[in-house]
Amino acid sequence: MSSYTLYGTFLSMPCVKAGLMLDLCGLPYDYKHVNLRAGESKTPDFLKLNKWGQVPVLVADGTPMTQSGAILLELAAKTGKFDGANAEEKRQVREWLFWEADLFYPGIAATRAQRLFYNGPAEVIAFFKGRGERALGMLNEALTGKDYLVGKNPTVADIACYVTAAYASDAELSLDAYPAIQAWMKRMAALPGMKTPQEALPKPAA
Ligand SMILES: N[C@@H](CCC(=O)N[C@@H](CS)C(=O)NCC(=O)O)C(=O)O
Repeated sequence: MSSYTLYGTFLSMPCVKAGLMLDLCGLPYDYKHVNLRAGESKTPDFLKLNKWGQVPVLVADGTPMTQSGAILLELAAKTGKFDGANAEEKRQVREWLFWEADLFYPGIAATRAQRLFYNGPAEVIAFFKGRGERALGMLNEALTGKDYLVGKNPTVADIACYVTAAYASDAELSLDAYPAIQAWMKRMAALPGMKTPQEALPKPAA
């Protein structure tokens, strides 16, 4: 049985993606909170785990893995779960995963961070929010008439996008105008092992 340790923070959407993927795959893991504000992701020891000084890091049997999308794909490969059913589906899953990292995640996560953590300038917030809105429209269109993004079953593409969509309200974006996203989020929430993204990772004692 492999051993997994996830380094992360409950505030981080990429960390939530890694934690939920472990849960959905039924893989138990140890969890270590990393206090970013205290500089814990920039210590020499942490930089040995991730040269970029970021969370999440998933240490699997002693091997540190970084980048949530890469972690999701690695766990999919190890478990045989949540990837496309054939070569064409796998290709589409990767397209969606990179789309999420390129347009959807920054659109929601950067808007959220600028609003909630950095008191960012209105023009910066408007720029990222516009990208988030564009991405929501694309996601809604893709999910119209379909249960999941690729094929008939949920994949890592759905998991990454689900976590990002779950934080839309933090970016002051409503899902009211996106019925296909709302229906899909209900399906995702009902998957065995799924948790509410905001409650997926332990919070440190105050
Ligand atoms: N593309 C990376 C993004 C990771 C990331 O941005 N992590 C943030 C927390 S959400 C972080 O560690 N920030 C601290 C820093 O960059 O110094 C992923 O998906 O894992």
